[in-house]
Amino acid sequence: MKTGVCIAALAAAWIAGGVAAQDKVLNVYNWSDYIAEDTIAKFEAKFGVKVNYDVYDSNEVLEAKMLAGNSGYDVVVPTSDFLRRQVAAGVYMELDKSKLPNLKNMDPELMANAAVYDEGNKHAVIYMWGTTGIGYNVGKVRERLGEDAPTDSWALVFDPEVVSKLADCGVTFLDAPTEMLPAAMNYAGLDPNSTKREDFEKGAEVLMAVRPHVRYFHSSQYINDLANGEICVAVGWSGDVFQAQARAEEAGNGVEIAYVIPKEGALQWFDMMAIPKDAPHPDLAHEFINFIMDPQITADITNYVWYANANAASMPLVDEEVKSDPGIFPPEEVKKRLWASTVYNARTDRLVNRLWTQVKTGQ
Ligand code: N2P
Repeated sequence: MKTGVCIAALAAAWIAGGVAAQDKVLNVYNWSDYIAEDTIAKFEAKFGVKVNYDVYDSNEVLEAKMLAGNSGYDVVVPTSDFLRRQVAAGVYMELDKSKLPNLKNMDPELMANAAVYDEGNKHAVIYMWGTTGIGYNVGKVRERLGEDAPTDSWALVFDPEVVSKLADCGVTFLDAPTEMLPAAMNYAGLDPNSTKREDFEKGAEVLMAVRPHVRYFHSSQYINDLANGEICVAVGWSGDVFQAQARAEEAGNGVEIAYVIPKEGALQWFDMMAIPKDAPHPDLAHEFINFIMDPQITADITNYVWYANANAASMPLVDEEVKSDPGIFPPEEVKKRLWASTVYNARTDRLVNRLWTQVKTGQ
């Protein structure tokens, strides 16, 4: 009898839900500290589904999972240069644009930027974008270096003379080899987009020279550490540094955090929503991507994480203090100094990883 009821109930649910019955769960894998507090709850309520939301803080970690396959994820968010390599490896499905009506909200110029890495924007949509610069504790840096502290330059983290004076208050680097090495190359006066072996080696030399003064290499821990004064300088991602600033303000602990795009230039990156070919719930994955492209939803995310988005229709809904912050939406003269990421082939990738291991281990 019990079994009978159960089967009847299941059948009713199946008929009521139709195909959607298989789509009651969505598995999302996104960067940490990268979404508004209520975004997932709103999606769950709207679609009557449960979202499993996991986070990472490294493209390399995501890439390993994507290349291994069967990750179980429906939506993932690689940075555009990584996306390109993964598309070439056949990792992602082509998006069904008929299921993404909110694509009309996207800024055509920024989508064209992203298309350099994904022809015709076939496999991915921009989630957020930002820059890789420097976050610092204004008071502590001034205390150690005086008014002349080179806070507008990569010298703050790459000049051994300078960094050695900051070591006691804590200097940290991102664990992101494809971002740290080009930044060091740029500081050394080389092309950050170079793929020449000797240029990478020079970049690694710059990093090795300051390495003794670096407290750790990590790509998310620095948010809290900056906010509570545990560290005083971090090479970091724009929005993450602004989140540290906001956390310090909330805590009322007197810590003042600033973000700078160094005068020598910085990386401008795009993080892209894509659906793995073996995603268990591709229909719901499309619904999710479309939902994120809703102007209000995207504006809520930008207003919360302080990362720029590429959704033109959301801009009127973005807070004035976010929209007008040159560290978040850089003005034209700053944009000229930004570089885009380079897609490395397997050989360059091996070189970068080998050098990075040397830098991290100091050998
Ligand atoms: C969010 C980090 C996203 C930037 N914490 C990395 N592309």
